[in-house]
Amino acid sequence: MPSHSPPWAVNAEGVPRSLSPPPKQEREGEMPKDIHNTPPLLAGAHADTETYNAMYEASISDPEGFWAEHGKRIDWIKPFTKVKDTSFAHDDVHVKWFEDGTLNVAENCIDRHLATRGDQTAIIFEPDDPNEPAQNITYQQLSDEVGKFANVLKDLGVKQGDRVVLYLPMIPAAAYAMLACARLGAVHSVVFAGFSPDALASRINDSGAKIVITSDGAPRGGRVTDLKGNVDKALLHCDDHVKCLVVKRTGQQVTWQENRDIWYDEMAASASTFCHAAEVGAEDPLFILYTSGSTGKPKGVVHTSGGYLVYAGMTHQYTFDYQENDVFWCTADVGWVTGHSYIVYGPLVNGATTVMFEGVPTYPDAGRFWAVCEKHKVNQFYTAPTAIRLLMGQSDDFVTKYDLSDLKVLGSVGEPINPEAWNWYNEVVGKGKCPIVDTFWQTETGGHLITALPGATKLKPGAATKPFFGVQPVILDPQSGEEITTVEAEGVLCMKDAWPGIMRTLWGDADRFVSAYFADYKGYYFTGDGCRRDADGDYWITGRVDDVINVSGHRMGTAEVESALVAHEKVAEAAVVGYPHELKGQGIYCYVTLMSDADPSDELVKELQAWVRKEIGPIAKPDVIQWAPGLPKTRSGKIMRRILRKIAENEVDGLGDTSTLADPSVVDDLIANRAVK
Ligand code: 6R9
Repeated sequence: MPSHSPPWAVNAEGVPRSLSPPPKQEREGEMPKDIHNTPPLLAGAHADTETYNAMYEASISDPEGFWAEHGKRIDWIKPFTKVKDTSFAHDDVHVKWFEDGTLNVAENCIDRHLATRGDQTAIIFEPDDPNEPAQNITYQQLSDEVGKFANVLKDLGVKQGDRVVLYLPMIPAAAYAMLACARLGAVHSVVFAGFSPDALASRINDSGAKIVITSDGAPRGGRVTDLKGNVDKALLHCDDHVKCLVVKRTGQQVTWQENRDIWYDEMAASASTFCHAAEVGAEDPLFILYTSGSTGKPKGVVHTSGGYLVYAGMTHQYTFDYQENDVFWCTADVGWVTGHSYIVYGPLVNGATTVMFEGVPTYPDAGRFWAVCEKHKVNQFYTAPTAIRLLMGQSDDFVTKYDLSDLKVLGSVGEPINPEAWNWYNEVVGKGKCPIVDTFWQTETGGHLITALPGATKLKPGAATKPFFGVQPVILDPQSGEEITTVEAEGVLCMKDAWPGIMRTLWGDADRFVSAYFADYKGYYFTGDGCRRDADGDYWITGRVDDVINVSGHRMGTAEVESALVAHEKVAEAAVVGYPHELKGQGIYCYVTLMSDADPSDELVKELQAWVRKEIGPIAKPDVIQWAPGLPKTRSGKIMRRILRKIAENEVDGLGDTSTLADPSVVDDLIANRAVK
């Protein structure tokens, strides 16, 4: 694709572009372990509509053949002979891809690139402080650093299958640590550094990790978080044997517990840069990532090695039309799945150059994203609508003063993008020349499910558009669970069959895996999202239909916020819903019933906001707390959230039937005292 043509003009010069699979490599028979394969696969992701259609069709009509071919985009130690064994049948859910193949994920992301790209930059690290020099880490340096990190972990007793929790800033060590785990066949679980000590402790305990890796401090937006201090607090609630490996970032003072805390630098000083790579099965776990569900505690989503890596690499290449020598920047944090798939695994398995940014979009000012794009000549830029809305509220001068002529593709992820934000992104940032790929996917899906491909898809502001290869979206009637087969449809979004990147289970809770995703609509994977399909067959995601809310692109279970609130001694009961928020997409609206001896006050509002912030993390801080003398309940005691949502949205005329309420008068009180009028 010429770098600056709009997607629908891609074929203007009549040159058919091939969306052919990556070059076929010679992989017949078993390969000796120490021979690393040919250079990675960046050739030919350019798309046009016909080739997308043909390739999509092939992926659905012959998934075995399609994925047998694309499974070869990574290096296998023992090549697979079985491709796909999947079922979404409610009484027999199982997902296996490439199951008899063996590989090492870190070798795929590093070693196989060394012969051809040892001196190429793998990671560009852009620190929080713009005056601190950026670092260009080559593939050779990445290899050395990951080798050392893996040897340190090994010396600390980490073995294949062990879990390792990472609680780190957005620094190269986060990528080193992830890849070091992968090298050893250990399972990492990255916990977002904005989460509280309690949230960290519950993830360490649930995963049964032996070790947590952190840094002294985490600079972000000019402020420093005391990460090590948070780990100290978390470990009070964990097994005594859990060790803490500390990477130096800020050099600040830290408290220290001998026999438990270890400085990474001290061990790394004598560590070899070579570390043997474990041979792992395609279906061995690569990582656990905790995410919010509609009920209960966060779910430990498990991704395995082979299928995930194939899918992360393939979506990274095709969705962003990543070409040789491009510089790719995904602004997510590695604490979220977007950072896993599109900062670390997808780009690195493709031999790409990936930017890792420690800071925030508004520090030192609202031009930071664009300053970094100019500085590092970024070609593909991938961010969230919440950031776009934040920046579009500032002067356009923050954008226009920078040279963004290297940008080719813009991406969006995390929540539906409103047309105003889409248009601003397109016109002011992309100058009308960069296709916007609105990528719909989830922690559970490993990689993109519904997205435009640059050049292949006609774009519509707000539409996620078309399914990626191998993905079969269906829209079901929410009541009957029947598939709506007309082209135009609206209902709940499910998937009919598995793709290689889908999670395999929930850590330690196989029953919940089935009940959370495969029980509501039998025979399908249920995304939890509502969706509309238009007359062109394009998909528009309309938002969650369960009790998950989306705050600034971060998933939050309303149940988590409720349980934090009721843990406060003055709170008797709480119900939490989302409401439309100009910047965050959704804000957190809490109805709180106090204990009879507690008095409502503005101070108590602040106290409860701070309390939830401390219990879960800053992203969970309630936006609104409304005192509720009573909550609307059915006679069987179920809180009627539908009514609470309407009141929070200030749609009090359409409350619907309230006759089943035990005490309809509580609703009048809530309406009279609602926060938004
Ligand atoms: C990757 C990620 C998943 C939920 C998902 C949906 C929302 C994500 C979206 C989108 C509309 C998009 N979502 N991308 N909604 N358009 N392009 O965000 O994972 O944190 O697990 O959130 O985010 O509601 O169900 P995760």
